[in-house]
Amino acid sequence: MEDLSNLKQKIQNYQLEGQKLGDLGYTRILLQVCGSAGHGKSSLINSFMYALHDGQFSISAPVAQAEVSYGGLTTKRLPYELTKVITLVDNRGFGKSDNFEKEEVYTQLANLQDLNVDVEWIWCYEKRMEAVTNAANNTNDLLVPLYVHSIEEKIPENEKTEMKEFFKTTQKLTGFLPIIVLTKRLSGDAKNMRLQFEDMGMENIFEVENYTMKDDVKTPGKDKTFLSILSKLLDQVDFLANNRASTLDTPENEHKKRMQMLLKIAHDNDIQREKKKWMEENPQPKKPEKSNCRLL
Ligand SMILES: Nc1nc2c(ncn2[C@@H]2O[C@H](COP(=O)(O)OP(=O)(O)O)[C@@H](O)[C@H]2O)c(=O)[nH]1
Ligand SMILES: [Mg+2]
Repeated sequence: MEDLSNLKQKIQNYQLEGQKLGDLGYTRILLQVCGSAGHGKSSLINSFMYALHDGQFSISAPVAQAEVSYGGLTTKRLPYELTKVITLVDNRGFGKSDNFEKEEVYTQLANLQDLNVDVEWIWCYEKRMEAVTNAANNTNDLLVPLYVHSIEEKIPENEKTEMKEFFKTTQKLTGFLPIIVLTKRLSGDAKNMRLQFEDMGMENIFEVENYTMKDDVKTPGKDKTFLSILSKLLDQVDFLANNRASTLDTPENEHKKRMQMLLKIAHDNDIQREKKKWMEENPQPKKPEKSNCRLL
C-alpha cells in the first residue's frame, strides 16, 4: 500500500505558502464541484473525505435519497475543508441547461456567489449586477473546476456542442479545463462515456463508484481512484505555477476579471431575453407563400 500512503502524504502535506502561488497571495484551493442534480456531487465529496481521512464512513455533504435524487438537496454552495489548503465546494446542481441557468452556474464557479448562502435564480441584469458586485472578494482562493456526470445519464447529441461551450467558458473563467468525474461507474458503459468526454476536448477523466451509505466498504482500488483525482488536482496547480505563472494575476485582480466576464455573459443574456420578449410582443407577419403564378 506504499502507493496509497504516498498519495495521502502528497495531498495532506501540499502547501501553497512559500511557493509561487503563495507569493502571489493564494492561500486556498477551492475545488469547485459542479454538475446536474442527482449525478453524485455530494457523494463524491463524501468519498474524497473518506478516502483521505481514516475512520468510519460518514456523510459530510448531505446526499439525496435515490428516489428523490433529481430534486437535488443542495441549495447553498457548501464548503468542506479537506486539508488546510484544499476546500471542496458542493455547488448547487443545475437542472436543464438553458443560458440563464448556466449564468447561475458560472456565477458559482467564478466564486461570485457567496458560500453558505442560498443560491437564488436571478432573471434580470440589474439584480445580477448588484449580487455579483456585492459578492465577497475571497481574494485568497485559487479556483479549480470539477464536473460530475453520471454514467447512467446518456448525453443527447444535440447537447454536446453546448456542453463543450460550457467547458470552454469554465476554462476562461477559472484558467482550468474541468476535471471530469464519471460516477456510477458500474451502472453503464464507462468506456463509451469516457470517449464522449475525450471528444469534447477533456483531458482528465476519471470513472468512479462513490462510497455511499449502501456501499461504504473501503477497498484499496477505490481509495486509490479518489486520491488520484486529488493528486491530479494538485498536478494541475503545480503546472500552473511552473508553466503559466506569468499568466496569473493576484487573486484580487483575477476576481475583478471574473466579475467583468460574468457581467458580460449576463448582459448578453439580457439582450437575448429582451429580443425574445420583443418578438413575442411584435409577431412578424407571415411571409406570403411562394406562388406558382407568374405575372405575364
Ligand atoms: N451506485 C451509485 N450510486 C451513487 C453514486 N454516486 C451517487 N449515488 C447515488 O445517487 C444519488 C444522488 O447522489 P448525490 O450525491 O445526492 O447527487 P448530487 O445531487 O449531485 O449531490 C444518491 O442516492 C447517491 O447515493 C455512485 O457512484 N454509484
Ligand atoms: Mg448534492
